[in-house]
Amino acid sequence: MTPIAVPLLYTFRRCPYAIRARLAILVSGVEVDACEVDLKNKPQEMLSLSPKGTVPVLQLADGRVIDESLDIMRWALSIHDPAGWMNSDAESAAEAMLLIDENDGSFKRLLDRYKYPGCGQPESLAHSREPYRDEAGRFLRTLSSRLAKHKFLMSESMSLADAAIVPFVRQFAQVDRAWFDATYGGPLAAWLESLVRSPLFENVMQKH
Ligand SMILES: N[C@@H](CCC(=O)N[C@@H](CS)C(=O)NCC(=O)O)C(=O)O
Repeated sequence: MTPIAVPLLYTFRRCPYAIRARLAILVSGVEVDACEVDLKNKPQEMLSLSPKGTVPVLQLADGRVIDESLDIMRWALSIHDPAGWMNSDAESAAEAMLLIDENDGSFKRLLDRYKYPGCGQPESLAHSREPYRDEAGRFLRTLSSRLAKHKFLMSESMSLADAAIVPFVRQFAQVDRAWFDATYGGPLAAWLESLVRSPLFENVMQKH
């Protein structure tokens, strides 16, 4: 393992997990170097740090390796959290985790099927993406009803949950933007638009 002075993030620009890790790192102000990975030809250094082969992977200067995006977010915010993304009581932190778990679990599975209809699905559903899109509506309606109460998912200010979930909702919306806007044109679309157009998000999506 090559020793490093500054933490090194193996990342992929469009990966929603990597995006949320980069959002937390950027908002924390913690200095990290980045290595853009070709997912079809992953660097050997990354695979020897984390053999499971997913991005993001963060190599720390002390030799530790963090290879789960949420753990990378928490690592950065535990060093510095100037925007108060982790500022919540135990109850809302648990509530945020339930939301993130649903995002990473059932919503992500439905998102993949909606985006890539036909992959690994029964023949009868092979060319139909709508059932997955519609089933994902349950989670999106949960988000919408939260956003009808306050500007962000947990409160009036942005927090870990918003950053962890928005890259996935963005992907969902991108499949058929006109349909998304027609269906979720209220608080959810407004939340998505404001986050995606924010300088923070635009910064982490820059091509290097
Ligand atoms: N649970 C992991 C999931 C990361 C993940 O699945 N990343 C995808 C890219 S979006 C990946 O690296 N897939 C492996 C591949 O495409 O070869 C995390 O939160 O970091």
